[in-house]
Amino acid sequence: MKHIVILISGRGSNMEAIVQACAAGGWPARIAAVISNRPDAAGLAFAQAHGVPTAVVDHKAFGKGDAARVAFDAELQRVIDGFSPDLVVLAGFMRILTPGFTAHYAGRMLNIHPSLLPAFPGLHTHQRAIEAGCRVAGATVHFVTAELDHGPIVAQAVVPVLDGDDEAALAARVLRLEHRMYPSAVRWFVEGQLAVEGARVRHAAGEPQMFS
Ligand code: NHR
Ligand code: GAR
Repeated sequence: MKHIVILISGRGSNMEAIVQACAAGGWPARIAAVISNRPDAAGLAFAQAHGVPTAVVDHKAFGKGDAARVAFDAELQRVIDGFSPDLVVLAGFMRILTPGFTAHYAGRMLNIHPSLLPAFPGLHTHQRAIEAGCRVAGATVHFVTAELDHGPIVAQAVVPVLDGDDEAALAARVLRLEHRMYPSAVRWFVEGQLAVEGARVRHAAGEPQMFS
C-alpha cells in the first residue's frame, strides 16, 4: 500500500477529487495525510470529514526572507516524512519550495499547474492567457523540480478560450478537467506506470496523457 501526502493552501477541490477517486477503490494506495500551510484552508474540513489525518504548517510563523523559507520547508519536510510518503501531491499549494526540499522529493512529487506549460509559469495564468489572445488554455500535471513549473510533464488538459471569457469562466472550465486528469495521473504514479525519459513522461501501457 503506497502512502500519498497531499499539500493544499485553500479550497482543495483537486485534493477532494483525489481522495474520492482513491476511496472509490482499486488503488494500491491510501491518502496518508492532507497538509496545509494555511490554518484556514477550506479543504482541511473535507479531509477531516473523510477520516484523512490533517496537519498545518503555517508559513507565517517562520517570518519572511530566504532563511524563513528554508526553515518552513525543513518543518514541512519533517511533518510530511512522519507519514512515510511514497508520493507528495501539490494541489493548489501556493508556496514556492526551496531546492533542498525539491531534491528530497525528486521523482516522487507532483504538481498541477493551471496552464499549458511551458506557457505561463507562475501566477494569474488564466488572466494572462486571455490577455495574450490564446485560443486554447488548460492545465499541466508535472513532476516538481527546483525550477518553478518546469519539471517533466505527466499529462495535459486542453480547453477552448471562448469569446467573452473572463478569468472565472476560464478557470472553471479548466478546473473540471483538472478533476479528471489529476486523479488519473496520481493513480498512474502509484501503480508504477510512469517512466520519466528526460522531459517526457511515458505511461507504460499507453494511456492517453492528453485530456480534453
Ligand atoms: N516549487 C518548486 N521549486 N517548483 C515548482 O514547480 C513548484 C514549487 C512550489 C509550488 C505550484 C505553483 C503553480 O502550480 C508549485 C510548483 C506558488 C507560486 C508563488 O509565486 C508560484 C507557483 C506555484 C505556486 N507563490 C508565492 C510565494 O512567494 C506566494 C503566493 C501566495 O501565497 O498566494 O511563494 O502555480
Ligand atoms: C487549481 O486550478 C490549481 O490548478 C491551481 O489553483 C487551483 C486550486 O484549486 N494551482 C495553482 O495555481 C498553484 N499555484 P483547488 O484548491 O480547489 O484544488
